[in-house]
Amino acid sequence: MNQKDFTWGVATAAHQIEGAWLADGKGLNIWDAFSHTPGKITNGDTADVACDHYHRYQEDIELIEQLGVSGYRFSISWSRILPQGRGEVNQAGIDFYNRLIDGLLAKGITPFVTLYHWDLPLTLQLEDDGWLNYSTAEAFAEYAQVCFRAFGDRVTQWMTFNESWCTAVLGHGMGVFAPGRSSVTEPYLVAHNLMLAHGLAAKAFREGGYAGQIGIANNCDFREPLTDSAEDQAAAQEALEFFYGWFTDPLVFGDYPAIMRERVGDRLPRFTAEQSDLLKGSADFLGLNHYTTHYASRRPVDENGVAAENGNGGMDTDQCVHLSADPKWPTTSMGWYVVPWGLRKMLNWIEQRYNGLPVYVTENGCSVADNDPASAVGDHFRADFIERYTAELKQARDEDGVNVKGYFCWTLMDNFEWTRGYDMRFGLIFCDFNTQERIPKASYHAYQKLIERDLAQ
Ligand code: GBH
Repeated sequence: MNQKDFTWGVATAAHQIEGAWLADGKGLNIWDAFSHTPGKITNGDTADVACDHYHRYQEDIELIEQLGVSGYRFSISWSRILPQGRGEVNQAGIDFYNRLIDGLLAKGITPFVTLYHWDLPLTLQLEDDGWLNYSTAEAFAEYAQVCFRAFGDRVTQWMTFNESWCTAVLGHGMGVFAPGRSSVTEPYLVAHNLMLAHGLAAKAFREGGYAGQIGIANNCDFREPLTDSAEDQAAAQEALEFFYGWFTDPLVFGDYPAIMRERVGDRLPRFTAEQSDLLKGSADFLGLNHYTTHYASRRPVDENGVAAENGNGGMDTDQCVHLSADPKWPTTSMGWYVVPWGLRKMLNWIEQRYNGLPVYVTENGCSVADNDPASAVGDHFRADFIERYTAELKQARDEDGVNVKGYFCWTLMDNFEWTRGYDMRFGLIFCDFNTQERIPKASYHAYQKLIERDLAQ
């Protein structure tokens, strides 16, 4: 393939970098409320200021340009555009994203826009129960159309949702993410409304005649069978269907994976024939946010490896799958295993299941906990991580023939890492949260060179 068709990029999310939480008419969102609730976030951190990207976006565009990427994935803050979630539009919010988009395009960088990266307008949560209610899917479609109308003359690459698995499982199953609910039923309901919201937005995008593509960014940690046994192979396959398939099968095939219906029964909502038609074929491309890999087995692991039973979230019992890891695998400061070959296998799994639908790695990266800029900039661990994961991606692309169209490193600069606050740093650039100074790390330069090398091939 012509390598120039491949997008090397970098990713961020509005709530993690923008700050300016009360500026220029922005409404509150569920993460504003969650992070201001004592005990929810490490060190009581909030994203009130974060990287102050809302005011410093010009400097950040320069850093993106110098990195040498051709794509920048960022998200729009719903409550900056529609402070109450629906109805009144905040022109200052539109103006901000116009400045950002125009700034990127002036540098030849293609914007890849995520409409929803977890920051639901608080009003929709308090008055409508958020994603538990289908009316939020309708509100999302309204918001998406405001964005298509405002930016669709210049933005051609859209993603509706980031990691709906996290909204469902971490937000409504385990209660560790906003809105902090714990249930074995709600994740499936929430997922259902997120799928329908995607369908409504994709329909509006296509009927509106906008140029470009609309997709979704789903996350998945890879599951490798612990042994060659048929049982473990089935466990790994089912685990991937429960993870990536849950949020992707409906958009490609119009329904959830059969194994989910079998295991979850009536707690898994059903699509009407009309809804199924709405969803089927509603993604022009797939996104994959990928961070780690585990072994999967049918039976619990005792001596074979390290138990990692939490990785599947609250939905673990529905899957009847046990997770484990090789104790020799290195870990990041988040405790996530570094297993580069998992990305190649994951991409091949997607290629096969979804018949070669274009896929972008919309996130991949790692945390290195170090708050001292002098040492943090020497992040050879991260440089090595990116080198090894992208080498596997290139093998998937060039040797296995996977239709992978791009790679977005998570993330441009250290930022508000959700429940871990500012303690976990994922950035290619060090951010000093007191002075807002940005200092490129070794990984920034390594990624820059890696891109140059690939383009020269
Ligand atoms: C992404 O989520 C988010 O999109 C992004 O906003 C965030 O900043 C970034 O990653 C870093 O966290 O505990 O070993 O079982 C990451 C999704 C899902 C990846 C759960 C790791 C569990 C690993 N994560 N998965 S483990």
